[in-house]
Amino acid sequence: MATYMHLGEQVDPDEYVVCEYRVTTDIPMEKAAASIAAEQSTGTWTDLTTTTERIVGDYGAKVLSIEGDRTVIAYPVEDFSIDVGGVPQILSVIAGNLFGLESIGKLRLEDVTFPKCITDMFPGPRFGASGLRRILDRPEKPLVGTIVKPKIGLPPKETADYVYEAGAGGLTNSKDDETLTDQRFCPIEDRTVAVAEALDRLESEGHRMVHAVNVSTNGDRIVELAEKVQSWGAREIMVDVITCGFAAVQALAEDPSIKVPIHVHRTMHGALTRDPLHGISMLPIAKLVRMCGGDALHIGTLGVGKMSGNPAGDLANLHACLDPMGGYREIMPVCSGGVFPGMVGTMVKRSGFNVQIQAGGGVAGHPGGVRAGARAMCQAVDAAFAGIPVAEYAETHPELKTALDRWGTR
Ligand code: RUB
Repeated sequence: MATYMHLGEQVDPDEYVVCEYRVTTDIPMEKAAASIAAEQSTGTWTDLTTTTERIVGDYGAKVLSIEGDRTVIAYPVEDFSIDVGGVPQILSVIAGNLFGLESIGKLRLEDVTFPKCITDMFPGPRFGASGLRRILDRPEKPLVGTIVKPKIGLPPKETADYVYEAGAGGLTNSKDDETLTDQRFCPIEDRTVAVAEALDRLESEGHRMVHAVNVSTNGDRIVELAEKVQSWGAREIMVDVITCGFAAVQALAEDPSIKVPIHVHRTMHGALTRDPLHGISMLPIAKLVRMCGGDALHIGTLGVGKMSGNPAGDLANLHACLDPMGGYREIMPVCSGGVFPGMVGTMVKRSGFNVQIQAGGGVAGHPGGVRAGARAMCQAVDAAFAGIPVAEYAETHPELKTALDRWGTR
């Protein structure tokens, strides 16, 4: 009888989607792994009169290994939709019912590897890290950005003033925050137009900068909204990938009318990623974002910022952005969340220079205001890039000195 257990078997990586899961269960691991493989492919809780050995042999998932609480399960490419399924169908297979199986306990999808025939179905990033660097004329140094703060409340003119000040202080990027879209106090059209004017003014003064306008909305409207913000002058757009869905990122990346980079925020990911024993780790999420065509993605702050995360996990996310995958361009890893100048050195030591570092409170909370806050962030990046200790650099850079006095170093 065909079985789901194939321990020790080597499968052809061109023919299988291979997933690693962490399982916390009271039942024997073999049984747990087999029931995951069955549930997610050709089986269910009982034997079926409708299945055959051929069906299980051809389409059944294979448990390839079990080590401690980890199991590797391979899904035949035939289990995946040829064209129309996209990420929704992929997730239903590799990350669907299994999380709810009463017999299992806790379960976490840790990693996934896709065969070429699947990565070929996805567009990948159009701009990626190199495209962003080209637009900003910043070939080597980390990009330095801000999230306009407060995240809601500023009207369009004040938002644009913030962006202008941030650019005048040297920042390369700014962005809407995840909860700002088209509220009455800051309509998206007025904001986009005002920010575009601020960016034009900066450019006329010799400084190039982009601002990502948040177009997160319902799936049937997102491309249309992105087209509109482009026509209003947006140079970059932002999408909240978990709340909008991977398909929204893909729709934007594939639509020929969208001609600006896509900054991908991951708000709500903590519901999936935070429990080390249950959910979906950020690594598969990062891989899927790259497949779908995001150009920049939040990866965490490598253990120093305000959001939960750790250096090893965030570094794995960074590698998912930068390591070879599917022939895609590299995407820009973004370190964001509780960032301030005194932590930039530690972060960059861990991340390297191909990274975008951004601070909201760490810019707008500077006692000298946004321009001084932007300068302090740029000075911290310059110090890290030159390999100079931040405290030493601050001796000749007063904005950085003020920031270190206020928030210290980490
Ligand atoms: C940044 C902020 C962002 C986080 C999200 O503001 O709140 O939404 O980057 O974090 P501030 P993550 O700089 O004031 O903390 O990207 O890790 O999900």
